[in-house]
Amino acid sequence: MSLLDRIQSPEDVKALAPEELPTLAEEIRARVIQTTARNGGHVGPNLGVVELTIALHRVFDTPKDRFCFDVAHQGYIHKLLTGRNDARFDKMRLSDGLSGFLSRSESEHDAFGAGHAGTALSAALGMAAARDLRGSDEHVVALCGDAAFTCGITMEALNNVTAATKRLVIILNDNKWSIAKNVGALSRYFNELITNPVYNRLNDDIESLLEKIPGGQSIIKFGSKWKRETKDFFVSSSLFETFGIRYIGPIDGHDPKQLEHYLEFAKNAEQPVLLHVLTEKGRGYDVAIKNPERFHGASPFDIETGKGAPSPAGTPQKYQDVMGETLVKLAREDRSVIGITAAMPAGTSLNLLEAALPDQFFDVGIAEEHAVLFAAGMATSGFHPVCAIYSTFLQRAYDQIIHDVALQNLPVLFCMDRAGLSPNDGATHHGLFDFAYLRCVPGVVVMAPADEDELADMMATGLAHQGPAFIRYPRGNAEGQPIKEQPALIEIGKAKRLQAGDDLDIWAIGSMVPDAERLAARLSEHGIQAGVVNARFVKPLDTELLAESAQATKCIVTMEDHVITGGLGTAVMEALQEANSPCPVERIGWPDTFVEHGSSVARLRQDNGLSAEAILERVLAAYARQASVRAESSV
Ligand SMILES: Cc1ncc(C[n+]2csc(CCOP(=O)(O)OP(=O)(O)O)c2C)c(N)n1
Repeated sequence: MSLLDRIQSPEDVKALAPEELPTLAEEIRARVIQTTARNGGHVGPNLGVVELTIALHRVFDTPKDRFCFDVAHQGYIHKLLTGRNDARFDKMRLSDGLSGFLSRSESEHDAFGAGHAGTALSAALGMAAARDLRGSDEHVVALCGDAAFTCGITMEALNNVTAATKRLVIILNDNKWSIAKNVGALSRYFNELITNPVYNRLNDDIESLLEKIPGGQSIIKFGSKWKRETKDFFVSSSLFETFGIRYIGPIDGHDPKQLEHYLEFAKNAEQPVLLHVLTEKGRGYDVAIKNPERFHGASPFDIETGKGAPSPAGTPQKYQDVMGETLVKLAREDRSVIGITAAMPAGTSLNLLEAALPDQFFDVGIAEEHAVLFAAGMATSGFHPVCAIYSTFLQRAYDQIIHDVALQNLPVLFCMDRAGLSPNDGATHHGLFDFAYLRCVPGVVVMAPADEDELADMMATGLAHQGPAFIRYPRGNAEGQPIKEQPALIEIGKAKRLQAGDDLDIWAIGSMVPDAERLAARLSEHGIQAGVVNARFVKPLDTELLAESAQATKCIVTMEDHVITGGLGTAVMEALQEANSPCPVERIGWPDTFVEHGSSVARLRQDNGLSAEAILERVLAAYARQASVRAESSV
């Protein structure tokens, strides 16, 4: 039996002899690589924190002690060491398997769920303050990546640490990478701490504490030697000390002994401590080390070569690439067009703009609020910024959307990628709320393309519009529709009738338009003549065509890849109600729950009553209900 298979809980990790730890680390790495190669997942971040996570579980006691992992995409090892090394791990990120992130509902060892960046320090601080108020004695550890410090909230929490608690362990897991190379002044500062420190002497209080802990003497000796040799051991860091936090580092994040010693020190300190731990993204797997960006979060791959399965010939382009290429084209024609990403140049395909027109490209770090405000500022100065941000991450910039962009009617175009499901990632990453959170903002234009050609048209339309405009489009491949040489402008607020039908009209938007056409074909087999309208805009909604539609047919069906509350269906119902139309509406969309992760969009649709078959049944039932009401009223 392998060492890993013997581990049922953190107690078993503590029971291992130090000399067994390298073997455990090796077994964990093999397990992570095999699982991610099969299912896809966060390869590099997890391989980088193997020794660190083992050390954390040897020094602290979860679930009593509480770990907050930033983003929680690097929590696979924590899962393996806390009783989850079983068939659910084999199916991680798939239906019936573990989540790829940490979640309070999955394990008592997961103190805090996450998926969005920058939340760990604030949440940990809240836990530490609660502990102090309660008078209990558990330890709280925040594990933050170097890029987490590009997030505003991490800095807000840092500013609040000493006001909120006297005891907190912060780990700065510094691997120099966000998804892409980390950016900004802080990242340079961390580098400075490592490579060019104005080093301080080993502080007396650290020395005296180290003397008390097992093995502490050897660290003191080792520290002095290292200090002599590298001029680099304990750094008096003006930044962290300004925040009242003891900085210790740099620490070799792959040396179990060093890690345990400093974690032990931090655990016993009577002051918030930040351990600056250096790790290597992809450690132990050359393919990932050589390509940290691709192996941050990878689709299934061949372990030997690292290559993914090739797309079959004729696979349409990804929506994100259509966006990136169109932006390059539009930005070449108009040099006032600027692309802005919040740490996702490859994920949004804005790297195409970065390569083609670097002066018109900005990566601001994991800082969505700042990205939107930065765009607003540029828009006041004659530029036309395009914020390319995933739908789910744009949630963080909601106040900037309302207070800074919309209220001042600034011409910022938002390209919201991953609208709809990110099936393997799950609830933290699905983009299911954007219609609802945008539709209530006065004066904005909100649209979704039915195919890639319409995406290009909508980008040109959004850029020509002198106010805020939002386009949402899904993850993955587009429809295979040829893209016109020159994008056409769409009249704002105009829907497009795709086919006529006397019995009911299906109003669909975005990725649901092709589904609506297929549904209409199935309905005709049942003798129901359904029209199809590509709504294109949820705001402004085409109320003129809607009124005609309600007049001419007996029922309206709405279809959207969005939560059922607040989206297209709601907009249609509100408009019909305002027009005193009695036309009934059947709304098809995601249910009012948080949709879990799953193997595929198809599987999640099936699990949530949105398979083509289930939709057909619902529409047939709605139509039959409507027919019987009409029959009754005519009696
Ligand atoms: C609000 C938000 N924006 C963007 C992302 C996408 N994202 C996931 S991980 C990551 C980089 C994290 O880097 P770091 O904190 O250094 O951790 P590492 O992966 O290097 O361990 C980004 C940008 C996110 N999860 N949340």
